[in-house]
Amino acid sequence: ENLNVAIVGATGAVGTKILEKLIERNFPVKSIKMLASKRSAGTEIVAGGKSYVVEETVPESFENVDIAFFSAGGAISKMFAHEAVKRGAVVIDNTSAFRMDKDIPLVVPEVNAHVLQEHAGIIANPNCSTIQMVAALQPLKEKFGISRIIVSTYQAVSGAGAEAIEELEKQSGQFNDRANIQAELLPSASAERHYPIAFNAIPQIDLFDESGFTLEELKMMNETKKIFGDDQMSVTATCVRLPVVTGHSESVYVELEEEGITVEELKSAMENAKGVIVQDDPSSQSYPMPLYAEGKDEVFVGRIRKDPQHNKGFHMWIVSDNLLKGAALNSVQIAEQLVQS
Ligand code: A2P
Ligand code: 11C
Repeated sequence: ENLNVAIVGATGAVGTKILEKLIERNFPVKSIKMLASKRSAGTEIVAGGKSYVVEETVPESFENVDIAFFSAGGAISKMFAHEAVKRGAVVIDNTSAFRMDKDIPLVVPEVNAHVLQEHAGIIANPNCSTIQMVAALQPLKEKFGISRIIVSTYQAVSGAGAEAIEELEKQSGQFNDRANIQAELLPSASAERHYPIAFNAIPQIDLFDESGFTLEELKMMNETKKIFGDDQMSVTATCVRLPVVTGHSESVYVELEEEGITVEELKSAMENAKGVIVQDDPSSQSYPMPLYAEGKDEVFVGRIRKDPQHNKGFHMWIVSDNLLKGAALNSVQIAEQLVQS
């Protein structure tokens, strides 16, 4: 049976990819409503040979909608998600608005599709940097158990939206005058100070919490435990923004529960996991890089090493397109699961 679908944030970095993935994967749609703010109402978006006219998001937009994808920021989700549910839609929310609510499933289908069996209309899509990490680590969790994760991220500007991509593009021409670049957006629109992203690395994604961690770091720490369903696991993160357009990279240290596992065993567990590609051959300088992960659906893993001082410790490098598996693709996969069940 074909469904009426709405995309809130349809003009944004993630919203446009949701439309592309729905078309590419032949999601059974009857209609697709493209919703954004008043500013872009009337604009046309062309995809799959069809033209879609953007409409302003109002509560009535959700009449007769079966599935509503939200990707317009947490404030918009808080404003409209319940309006959509009230009108009978299932909301797949790509913002942080509801992720940690006890009764809201937080889903990466390869890891915890079973939690979709019970929901009250809203399903949360995790943060992009969380999704690619748990997708890659799931086979290790399942086979060997994981007690600890320490991750450092190297994140692309598209994670901060279309305006952040424009900011990097604008600043990138100022090679000779790079000490005087004016920044307006990053590390966060609501931060007091802004720093250039071109020719730079910013160890702040989103705002700081009183603990000294940033909200992005806390998302990785808390969401990972919720998705894995394991409160005891120790997870700590350092999140850094780089002048990469798309594709988040992560240096991950993981401690297994089981002792004596070899790199080969670890690799073969990951090679057999759906949606994960092991790309790891130092002799031919083969390892994942964001430039080549852009546009790909999979999570790529390389540089897999055993820690020389810790018998249960392993290091690896995990890369994926943050707008696809990290956002749009994972949301559409959640919708596919709902349709199947
Ligand atoms: P608009 O183009 O009208 O501003 P990104 O994640 O790339 O920054 O995109 C944010 C998305 O959220 C855009 O599609 C943007 O639409 C949308 N958006 C912003 N404010 C609102 C709003 N008040 N209601 C609905 N959508 C909004
Ligand atoms: C970034 N991970 O790269 C963030 C964007 O909670 O969905 C995603 C924010 C979120 O800036």
